[in-house]
Amino acid sequence: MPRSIRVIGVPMDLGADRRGVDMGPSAIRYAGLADAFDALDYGATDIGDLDVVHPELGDPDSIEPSTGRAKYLAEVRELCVQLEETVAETLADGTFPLVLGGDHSIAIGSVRGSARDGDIGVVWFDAHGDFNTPATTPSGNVHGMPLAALLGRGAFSDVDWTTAPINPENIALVGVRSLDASERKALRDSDVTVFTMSDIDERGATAVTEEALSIANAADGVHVSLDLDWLDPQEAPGVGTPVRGGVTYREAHAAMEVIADANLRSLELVEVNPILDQHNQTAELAVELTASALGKRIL
Ligand code: HAR
Ligand code: MN
Ligand code: MN
Ligand code: MN
Repeated sequence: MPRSIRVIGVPMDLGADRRGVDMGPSAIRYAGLADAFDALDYGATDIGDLDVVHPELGDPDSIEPSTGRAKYLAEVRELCVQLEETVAETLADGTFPLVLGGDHSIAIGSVRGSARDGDIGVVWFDAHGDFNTPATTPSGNVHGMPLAALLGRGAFSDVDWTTAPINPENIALVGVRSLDASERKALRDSDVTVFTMSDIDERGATAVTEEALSIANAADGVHVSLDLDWLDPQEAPGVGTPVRGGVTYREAHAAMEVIADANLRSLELVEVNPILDQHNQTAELAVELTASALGKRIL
């Protein structure tokens, strides 16, 4: 990966039920992101935050999908289109995109931007499957849908702003422990590979991440989408939708150290919620894990 990083803040919370993830980018910066780059000898430019509509000014029913429900869909679309352009431009400039969320709906924009001029795979670290569609969602929240949307599942609107040219055989979900019944069925019927927490229990975080990377190993590299709720809530309490039974601090670092040896094309950190956090520890963890993914070693 290039030695020059571009940090893109996306203070988005329209895809989630609880307010607070919009403060994720600030919390991650405050936790020492810039110092981490310096220590690793990366050059980094922070371009600040993209414009996101405040929920009070948006309309949860701005667009009715042809079937089902997806809240703030017009606002989510506008942001994702903006983010897609920014990520694509960052790569075209020979720099590495690091996207700070925000809720996980933003992955529609970051993955599409990363895939625009390249053949990529995706590793998606998450407690959840994010494989609902407007027709199957129990909540109407778009952060439960981005992976399905990227694969062209679900009718979002007439103009396609969600699908990315990625082979589902190049996608791996890691750390899953909470699926809705509809997601479970859809994932089983898909070519996406799912590594549950049980797989990590049995085989270890290192071996599972190595296999996930071999699945995601496409010609132009891998996009890593890191939802902090992948970790156990004891380590990462500051997330919108915590689920017990996640990876430990050490397992998370072990996985990121495997990522550091991969052909990493783009990285995003999502779902950090400072309102629910304790002393910014989840944001600090996000910075530490980023450093490990970018090659930090003890010795
Ligand atoms: N599956 C539930 C839904 O679709 C919960 C969404 C999960 N939230 C996230 N995504 N943080 O990873 O509403
Ligand atoms: Mn997610
Ligand atoms: Mn999640
Ligand atoms: Mn391919």
